[in-house]
Amino acid sequence: MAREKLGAAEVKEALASLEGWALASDGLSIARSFVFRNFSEAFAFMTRVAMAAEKLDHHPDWSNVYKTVDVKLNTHDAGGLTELDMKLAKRMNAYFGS
Ligand code: H2B
Repeated sequence: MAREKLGAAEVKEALASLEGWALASDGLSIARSFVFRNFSEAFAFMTRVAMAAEKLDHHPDWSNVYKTVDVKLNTHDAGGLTELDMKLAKRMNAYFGS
C-alpha cells in the first residue's frame, strides 16, 4: 500500500503541503536542500532523519557539504513516488522546523 506509486494528481496534492520540496522534471522524485547554521546542526539533522528512515524502512538519497544537506526522495522499488516519500519529506520538514 505505502509503496504503491502515486499518480501525478496525488503527487501534486501532497507537494502542496510540503514546504520547500520540488518535483523533478521526470516526475519520479522530489528534492529539497536544507541549509543549517553549521556542520554540527546539519549532521544532527541527518542523524535524526537516519533513525526515522530506519524505522520507516525508507531511505533518502542525500549528500552533505558542510552545512548543507541535499536530499532526493523516491521509492526505488516502485520506480517513482509513493506515500513513504511524502511521509519522510514531512518528517524532515518537521525536524528542520519548516
Ligand atoms: N528506500 C527507498 N527510498 N526506496 C526503496 O524502495 C526502499 C528503501 N526499499 N529502503 C527498502 C529499503 C527495501 O530495500 C527493504 C528490503 O525493505
